[in-house]
Amino acid sequence: VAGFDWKDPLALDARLTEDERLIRDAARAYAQEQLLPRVVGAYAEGRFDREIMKEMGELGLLGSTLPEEYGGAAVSHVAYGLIAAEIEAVDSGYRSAMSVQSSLVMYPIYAFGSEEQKRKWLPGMARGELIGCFGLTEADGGSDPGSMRTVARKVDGGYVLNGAKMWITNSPISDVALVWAKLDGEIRGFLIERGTEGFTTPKIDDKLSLRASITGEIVLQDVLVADDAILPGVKGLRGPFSCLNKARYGIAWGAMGAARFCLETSTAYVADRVVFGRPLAARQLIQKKLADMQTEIALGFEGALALGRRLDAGDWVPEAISLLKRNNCGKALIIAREARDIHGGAGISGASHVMRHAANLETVNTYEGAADVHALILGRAITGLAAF
Ligand code: TGC
Ligand code: FAD
Repeated sequence: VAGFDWKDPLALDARLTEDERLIRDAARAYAQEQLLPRVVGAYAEGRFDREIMKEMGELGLLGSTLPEEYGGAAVSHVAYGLIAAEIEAVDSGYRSAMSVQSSLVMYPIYAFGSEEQKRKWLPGMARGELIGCFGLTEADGGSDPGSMRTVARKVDGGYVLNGAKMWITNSPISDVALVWAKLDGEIRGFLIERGTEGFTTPKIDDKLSLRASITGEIVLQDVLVADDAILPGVKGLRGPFSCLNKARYGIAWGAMGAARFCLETSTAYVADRVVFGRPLAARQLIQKKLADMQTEIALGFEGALALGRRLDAGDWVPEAISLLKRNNCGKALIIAREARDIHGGAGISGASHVMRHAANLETVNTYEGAADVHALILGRAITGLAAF
């Protein structure tokens, strides 16, 4: 019987398939060798390097669950989660870029798009040559997307869109924006190409979180698109929520990747850090903190794996995704703050990475449904009463 592996206390690795292990190892090697060396500079400068999308595309990390005929790699949802965890172990912003492209733009084009839309966009997006963004949130109350004010109007040969979206990952560098707008009072998805008149994507500066990810607005002023810009296969909030289900699931894994990094780097730090004549690692208070972190991480990954297996079996409900998105983001945020504390003054430097993770996880805890909004989704399921 193998001994206790403190990094994998519930032996999750043993329950992955050979393919899933290989995919995870490839994502880990890429993240550690290619992303980690540049993240400190990118974060300080508030920069996202577009070539990262191409690198991820070459490795098959974009739209990875989609079929091969559209450029995907047809991997399991569990494999997608493992990828998210490895990328987010370096930076939540890099995982954001991957999840928006995969779950929020490629997935809806695949699930709800016409054959022409799939052929036009998916292969280039899978290669990372084309970048997509997802425009749902507006400035007035992102938690309530049903109240959106962006509208589409039918005209001869197409649609005219007016409105504005706020806090949109990758909008300033996107080649195509999936914009959700009300057409005759009903929410529909529209694919808007860069260069379309009246479509602009101002960058949001001065972020103190997720700085290695680029965020912007989408402004639509009498934007005319052709009839073939509308996603034909979905109407209503079910459209954007179907994409969010996939992305929120990936975030449940991703946040635990960031937390795992914080535990492992804290463990290494306290082994060497001598205060009051002994390494911090030999102190009870420190050991308890590490044990708390390890426990939450093991349980968080365990939940994510269980959910991933259900997604792969096609047997799942959105409330289970809310439960894990909320729990894993909240726990990861606490763990990252604790890691910052354990590092003392060194914890505020870029080189230790932990404060960057903590700052990023503030966003991760808010986007894709704020923590309390997911609590209300669960509360509605428990009580039968909507308290939003
Ligand atoms: P509600 O009445 O609950 O539902 C309206 C319609 O939508 C359907 N639906 C879902 N369908 C599929 N999956 C889900 N998870 C669904 N949830 C709801 C529902 O069946 C219903 O359909 P129908 O046909 O009966 O009309 O809607 P509500 O307006 O009361 O919603 C409340 C609430 C809180 C659940 C919802 O608005 C919510 O989840 N708010 C959070 C908003 C959010 O998550 N925004 C995310 C923006 S994107 C983003 O953050 C990307 S960051 C990416 C990155 O950088 O990684
Ligand atoms: P609000 O909805 O104003 O919520 C503020 C607070 O009020 C929260 O604590 C919330 O929990 C609480 N609250 C809300 N409603 C209730 C209620 N009924 N009862 C009790 N408390 C409540 N959106 C996109 O569409 N696409 C993207 O690519 C994208 N990327 C993002 C990237 C970043 C860096 C950030 C910060 C956000 C991004 N978002 C994106 C937007 C994100 O989804 C929203 O910020 C989020 O949904 C919350 O909306 P809000 O900011 O308007 O906050």
